[in-house]
Amino acid sequence: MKNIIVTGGAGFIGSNFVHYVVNNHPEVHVTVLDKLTYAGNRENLAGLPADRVELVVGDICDAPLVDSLVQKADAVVHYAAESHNDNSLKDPSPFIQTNIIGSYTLIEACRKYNVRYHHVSTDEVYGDLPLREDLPGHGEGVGEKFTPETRYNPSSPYSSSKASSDLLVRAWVRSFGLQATISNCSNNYGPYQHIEKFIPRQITNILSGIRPKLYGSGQNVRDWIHTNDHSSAVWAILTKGKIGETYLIGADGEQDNKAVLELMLELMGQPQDAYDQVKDRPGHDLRYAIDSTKLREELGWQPEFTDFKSGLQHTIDWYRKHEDWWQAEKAAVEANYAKSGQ
Ligand code: NAD
Ligand code: TDX
Repeated sequence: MKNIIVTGGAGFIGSNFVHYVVNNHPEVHVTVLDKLTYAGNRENLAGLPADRVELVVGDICDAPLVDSLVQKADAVVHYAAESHNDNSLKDPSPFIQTNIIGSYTLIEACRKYNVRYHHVSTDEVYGDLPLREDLPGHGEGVGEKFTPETRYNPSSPYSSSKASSDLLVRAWVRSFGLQATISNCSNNYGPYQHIEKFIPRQITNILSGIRPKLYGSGQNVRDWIHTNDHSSAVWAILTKGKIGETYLIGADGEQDNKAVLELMLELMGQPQDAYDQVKDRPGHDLRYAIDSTKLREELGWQPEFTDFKSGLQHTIDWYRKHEDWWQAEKAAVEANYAKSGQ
């Protein structure tokens, strides 16, 4: 696999994957296809060698452009998406366009030129789980975590658009023999994450003298994974995964939002109660949790960054050192949240 296309490679997880490939696989050339929406940033690729990484600014819905790139590639790794649940509740239209039509455009091109395709998706396609304390026997048993067999049951415009694209990929594998794999990962954290998202929003709030904002009671659980571990898992699936299979990616990182916020406050030297509880997200998923046994046992993958506290500390340090990266956007992001009481 010498020439790969990474869609959305100027966004948070896509750019971390590009860095991962450049650092670990010297034989691979990466073409990033990215529209540079509000969430994409050239700076995320700064410093990478020009002979290894090329940025093509364009839309995954642009079929002639996608065709011209895909016919020269060995594989497509598809990260590009509208990715924020809160935005999808305000205006679903770009989610339908990019996440569904864009994915369709890519798989059609991969089918035409018989190019290997990896589809990056989310655990949110499965909907949510009850809190552990509400499960019989407090949650150690069947149905306690998402598995590849869990029924699709998405809650938001974002997650339903991702679910739609997953189903297109499954159908293209079965009907057309598309050489594809799918991965569904839990919540990522790490450098280059847009400041609209929970962890970077609160870090940059504290750095800006703004009180952090917790939705509702903060009992909602997310299963945190460091974005580098997501990258190593996607690489393992791309190179060793079985065509047509779905792999769930997670690192056993369940935490409720209140606990994550209190840890950030502690690491940043703030009192534990120095935050505001704000209006809850409509349809807010309660709990996500991934069973990644299949990925670990079949492909021998393991997460490296399993100490959440130190991963969070590194992430805080990154935002502290890279104020130039986020400062210009901060006021507008907060003004937008304020409009919906969040
Ligand atoms: P992000 O919003 O940070 O980045 C998305 C990137 O896609 C941006 O660079 C943007 O410019 C680009 N893009 C958007 N629309 C485009 C279009 N029409 N054509 C070309 N490029 C376009 O998102 P992220 O958090 O890095 O998520 C990346 C992928 O990983 C998404 O598919 C998302 O569903 C999935 N995912 C994310 C998480 C998470 O925790 N953030 C977890 C599991 C899966
Ligand atoms: O200010 C906030 N306060 C708050 O309490 C924000 C922005 C969020 N939250 C809560 C909502 C969620 O329970 O924190 C949790 C995490 O929120 P987000 O960062 O918006 O992530 P989430 O909705 O869980 O979705 C993320 O993980 C799965 C990514 O954004 C998706 O792209 C991915 O598919």
